[in-house]
Amino acid sequence: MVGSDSVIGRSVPRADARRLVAGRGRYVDDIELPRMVHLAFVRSPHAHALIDEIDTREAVAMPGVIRVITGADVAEICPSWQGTADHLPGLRSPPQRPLAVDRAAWQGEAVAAVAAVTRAEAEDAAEAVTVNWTPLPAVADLGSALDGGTPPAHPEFDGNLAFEQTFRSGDVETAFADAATVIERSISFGRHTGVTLEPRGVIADFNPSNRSLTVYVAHQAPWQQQDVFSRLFDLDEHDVRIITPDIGGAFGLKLQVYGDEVATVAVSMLLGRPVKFVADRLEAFVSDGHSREVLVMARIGVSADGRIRGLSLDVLGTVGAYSSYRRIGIADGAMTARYAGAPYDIGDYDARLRIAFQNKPPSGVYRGVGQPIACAVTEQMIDLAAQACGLDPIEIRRRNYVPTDGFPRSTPGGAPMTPLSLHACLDRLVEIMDYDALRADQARRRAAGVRHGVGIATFVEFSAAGPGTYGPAGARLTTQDGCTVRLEPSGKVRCVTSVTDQGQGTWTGIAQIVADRLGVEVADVRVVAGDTAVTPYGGGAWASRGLTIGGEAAWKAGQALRENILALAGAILQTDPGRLTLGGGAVRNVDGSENDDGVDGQPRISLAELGEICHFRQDTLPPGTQPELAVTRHYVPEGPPNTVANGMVGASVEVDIETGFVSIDSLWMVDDCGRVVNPLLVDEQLRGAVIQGIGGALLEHCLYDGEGQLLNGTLADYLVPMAVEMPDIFVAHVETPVTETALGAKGVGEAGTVGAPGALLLAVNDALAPLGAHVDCLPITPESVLTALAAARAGNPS
Ligand code: SMO
Repeated sequence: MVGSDSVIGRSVPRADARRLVAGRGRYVDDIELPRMVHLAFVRSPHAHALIDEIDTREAVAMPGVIRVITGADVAEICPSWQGTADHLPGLRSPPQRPLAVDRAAWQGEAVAAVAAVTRAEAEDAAEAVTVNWTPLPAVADLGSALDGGTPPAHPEFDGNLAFEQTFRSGDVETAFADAATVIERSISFGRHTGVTLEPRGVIADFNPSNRSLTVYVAHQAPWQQQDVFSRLFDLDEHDVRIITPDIGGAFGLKLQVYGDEVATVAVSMLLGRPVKFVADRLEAFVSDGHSREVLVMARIGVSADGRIRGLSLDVLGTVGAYSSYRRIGIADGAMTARYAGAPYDIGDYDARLRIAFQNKPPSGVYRGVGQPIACAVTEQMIDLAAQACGLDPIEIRRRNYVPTDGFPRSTPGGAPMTPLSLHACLDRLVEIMDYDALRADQARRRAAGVRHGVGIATFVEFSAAGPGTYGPAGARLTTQDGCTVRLEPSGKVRCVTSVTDQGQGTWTGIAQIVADRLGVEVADVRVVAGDTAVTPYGGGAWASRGLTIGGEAAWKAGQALRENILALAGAILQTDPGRLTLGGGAVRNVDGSENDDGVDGQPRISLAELGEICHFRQDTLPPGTQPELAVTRHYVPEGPPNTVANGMVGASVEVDIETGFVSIDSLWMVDDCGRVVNPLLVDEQLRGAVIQGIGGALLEHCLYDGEGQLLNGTLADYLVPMAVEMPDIFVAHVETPVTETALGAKGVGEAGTVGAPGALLLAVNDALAPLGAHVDCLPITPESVLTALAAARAGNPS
């Protein structure tokens, strides 16, 4: 158990913050290797086109050029991979190649590469590669992608359906027949992307003398990449080493297998030299994983007294051109169908899920993955139901939440849920928003002509995927994490974790857990990670697993080393180890036990002295004593297949009905992520995620024309939240530790991104309600607000 004076629960700044703000980070692009060459890609300017011919003659003659590589060259040493993840029967996706060979399927797909001495030379020569294209019809619009007349995004397929699934519990049509009101609403979610501060980057270093491969890569899951590269290139797994150095943001985007990164490995193998590729911002927009493009038609039935009788969804999502490899490209649509209605006691539910191909970049995963859509749709429908019965939004939620004793249970869409604290979080939100005062203030502001709106959203956050998450078919994605803890001769600690950290601060949390178990300062624990030659096997960073799974492994390793230290101290001190404990960097008497001096809690031997003895004066140890001062433990989630966190976001906004601009007054957030290991970093996670939620709700949108051309592939045109868009965000916690683990932590990294868009959608629609208008799309742009107002004036509020 976590003790009351533990360092677990304390706000400790990131251990590496000083180094990073001093500019001493070491990102992929900072790494220079001897004989390294630079790679630049030739990318398809067309969304869909046949590659008739690639003329490299001019490029190969240019200064600094070492080799020009086409898809055919790479295909000789690297097989294609199916976009279909092994764990999802029924998902179809054509074979993918590192570089397109005969046909490009999205604007930005790499078709050739130039290796040159400098990056500038590589880029210049890439421009001199001539590709003769035969453009093909492109599937751009999602809404019509499955229509009969739409040409296929892949000619070998009869249509654009990649995947289809139906979810059903109870009988929603009968429930609707019994409902007093059934309300329908269609809501569309725009395509956006991750916009990591550091773009994707990779250095592949193949050594032909022993067929070993070292890859430095900005990636969340080094062990996954070791598995992928060893299989694709037929290398012994233990000859492949993946190093993930400092990484500047990932958000799910750095979880996929990208063709251009595989091609970089292939070029290193062809040349026998280290090869570096770092995406620039322009190519990031057309080659990074995209997310969120989903269209939802929802219906909700409600009784006269405000009981939700049923919920029905028709979800149309997209994989883009291919299902992204190792993960699955259907995730935004699938998580929408699986998590809609999750907080509510809804027995009758159905959802039709269809996933279409488009000639657009493959859909990846991005912070929240579908849950922001599930949350926004559910909460919008709940608010509409409240209006239909004349209930306050707070009251209808109280009436319909799954009761506190109603867990464990599954979502209406069949996803397992662990206990939630819905009522407690709502009570806390009402308190911190000062909800009644806010509504009174709203009445005054409205009377003065201000279009003010309040929105509240309940969310659940799927986290820490465990075994079984991917079903019986399985996938080569481990759900464990591991940790090695080592006492150095100095009495300080090295901790080697499989968990990776792209800015979350997870490693600081891991250090706190180890410090707690060993009774040392957090600063006395140094965390090492991101190298498959060194760390225990594990999943890395995804689905908010870092502390829930990796933290538990650290706890177990710390606990095991603690027991070893106490046993050694017992041998050295000729004392029963049961009378000893650790604290303040020393072995101490357990309070209440008498030591030789009859004093409680006294230090008996410092860890530094114990470290000295066990490393250098083994001759003084009693016979048969083996100093085991390095311990490794792994943790695979036991019990529930995943952990579900929950919380609320509240929003107060003003809408300018002349310009359509939405300005956020304040945002409030209540989160229950179980045990809070580090309040500072947890609140940073919540706030950062809320900011990204604001981006998705109001700003971020990959705009494509009808030919599949991206119209806003620069940061001048693609808007992300800036300081001016960041409101005050008030954060509060409800803390319900998980009971199955020693640590009791749930995931927290995605909560704000899941909850904020829904709260903002509801707040804007609350502001527009007196005008009879509503918006039904994210991002809520000024244009969409003005369009909604015009429709309302024309008597057609949709
Ligand atoms: S979007 Mo995440 O890194 O599972």
